[in-house]
Amino acid sequence: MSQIDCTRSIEACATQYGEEADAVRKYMYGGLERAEAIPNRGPIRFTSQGRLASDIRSAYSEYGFYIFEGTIGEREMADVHDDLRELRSRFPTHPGAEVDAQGRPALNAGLKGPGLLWAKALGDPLGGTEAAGGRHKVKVRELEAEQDAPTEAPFILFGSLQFSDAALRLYGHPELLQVAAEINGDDFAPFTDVLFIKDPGRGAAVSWHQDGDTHWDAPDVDEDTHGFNFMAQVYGSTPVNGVWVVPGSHRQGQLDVAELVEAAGSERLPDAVPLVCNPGDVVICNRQLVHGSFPNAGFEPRLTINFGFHLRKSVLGVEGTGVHSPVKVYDDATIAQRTRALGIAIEARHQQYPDETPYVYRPFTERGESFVWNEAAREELRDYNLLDLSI
Ligand SMILES: O=C(O)CCC(=O)C(=O)O
Repeated sequence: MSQIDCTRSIEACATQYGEEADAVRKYMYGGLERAEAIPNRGPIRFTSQGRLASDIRSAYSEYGFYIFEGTIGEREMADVHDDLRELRSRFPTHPGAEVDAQGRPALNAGLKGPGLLWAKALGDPLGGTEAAGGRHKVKVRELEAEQDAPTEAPFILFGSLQFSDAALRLYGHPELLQVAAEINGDDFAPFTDVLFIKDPGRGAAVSWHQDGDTHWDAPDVDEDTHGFNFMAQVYGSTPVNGVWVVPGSHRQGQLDVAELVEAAGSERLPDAVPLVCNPGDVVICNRQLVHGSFPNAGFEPRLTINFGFHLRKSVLGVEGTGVHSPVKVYDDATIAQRTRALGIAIEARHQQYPDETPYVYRPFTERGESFVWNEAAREELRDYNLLDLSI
């Protein structure tokens, strides 16, 4: 399964929990075993007709997630690493700063959109708050960062395609887009794109929650209604730094996470499993799954390139929630406008990997819409996420 040896991190993390250390250790090793027992990992496979292999589709449907192993090849991983190094050098020096460590305007200077969100090192900034519509009902235990750690650590970079060319190129990955078309139809619509940053000894928790706000009470709500995220793992992911999910919970409607935690007697939901990944694996993760991550008190970094897609019928004519972008009703024109980032991404990828067959997105063909990747396109991407389709 994972080539990452996280035993030292499990030990260090468990120790941080004091009297709960044994329970944490047991939970992490138990989670690893439960994750290993689930038949939902392997390379992306298609049939000779180009359809997603049926066992992958049904495992995704049953468990709500599937780990596409080795999706990002060596060359692309090198590109991602170089790009992220450069990207991080453009981060503001601290929350609210306008400049980076070299005194240049920081990467999100002058943008209307949210840019970089910081969080208290090893804290849980969302749990028990009204953020994101109050979906993170319970605060998970916050841990103490080492004394020399900065109090605030980078946490989420919103609108990542405008900041990272490597993330933009990954967004145009033909096999991932084919998977998106299989799950959400070939007129699938975009959602949002972010980086989750969980630096060792600093990265904050994302308390248990289900994503999705708009359709829980709809008569035709089903397991795919609120879409999915691809979670591309740059450094891999472990029980200590990774996302945990409750397999199958995406089919159970809206659950009361506070009740689940109360019934479990602790924040360690007994049926949850960690997403255990090597660098280059990409998880498809249903947004309706109960999921979350603990503070990264271990030694391995995690950085997830997150990008999601929806069924068109879930967004068309729907009023957004305001969680990811200003509230508005998503008509055809808005969806088309937001989807331009996809056209730009496919072109950007094609420039970098000219021997790869680019993904053909049906709505672009139908509309006769074409794209180029150049400075004007880069300019067009500024604040593109103000049109995120937030449901
Ligand atoms: O990466 C994480 O820690 C949290 C991810 C998450 O909550 C999400 O993608 O909705």
